[in-house]
Amino acid sequence: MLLLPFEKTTSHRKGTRLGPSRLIEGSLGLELFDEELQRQTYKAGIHTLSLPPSGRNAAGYFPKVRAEVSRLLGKGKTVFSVGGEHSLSQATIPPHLERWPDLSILHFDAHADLRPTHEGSPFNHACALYPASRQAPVVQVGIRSVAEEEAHLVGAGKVTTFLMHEHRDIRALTKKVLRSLTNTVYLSIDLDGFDPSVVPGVGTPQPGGFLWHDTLDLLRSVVSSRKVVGVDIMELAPFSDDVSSELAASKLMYRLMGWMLA
Ligand SMILES: [Mn+2]
Repeated sequence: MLLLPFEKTTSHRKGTRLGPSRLIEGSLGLELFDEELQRQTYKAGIHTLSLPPSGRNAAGYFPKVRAEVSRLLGKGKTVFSVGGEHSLSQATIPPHLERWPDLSILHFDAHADLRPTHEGSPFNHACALYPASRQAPVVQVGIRSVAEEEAHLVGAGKVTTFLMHEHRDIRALTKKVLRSLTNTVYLSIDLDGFDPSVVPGVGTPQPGGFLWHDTLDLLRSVVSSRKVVGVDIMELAPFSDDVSSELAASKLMYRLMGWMLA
């Protein structure tokens, strides 16, 4: 796990810089035994590495993140990146693309995140998937917030978008998602893809998101039928008095690890 406590452009609730440390704290509330997989996933070895930013300058920090991800992939590691704001995916995806040219990206999010720039910066969290979408197939699920200026990019070119209000049957959605992905997949998970009743602690919540078991059913199908080579979990903005968000985030990560090992 590569902890990336970087936050600069979070829109509504601040606090994504606290996401990585709180996800680790939340994991203390998990059983080490995974009740679905009937195994103790941690025995495979989970290493935790933190790469704190020296400031709030994305142009300075992102190359360091990118280099670190490259180094870890070069050592044969599977990297789970934990943010921090979602713009960090602009640094964590490219090393995977270099290594796996047939990579496609499953993008789980409430927001399309396809703006080329926002508020004067290409590193804004609203631009998280724009660079990747110019290079590789991006398959979007959970989307229920699209800006007028990015609407022409949604579902165009290499981007396949399943708008949440049109795809509420998870079995049917799963089939379509699998048809859209290549064999090698990177998962970019913005926790606001979940319904706020599941993960309330995010920077920019939107109503009407994925419920817990629907999400697991979709992701289980992807992990079991594709080679998932990298994961990021972004935008955890924890509350001071409610641990449900970090518990859900850490449980999702642990479950993904278990599936990927199975
Ligand atoms: Mn989002």
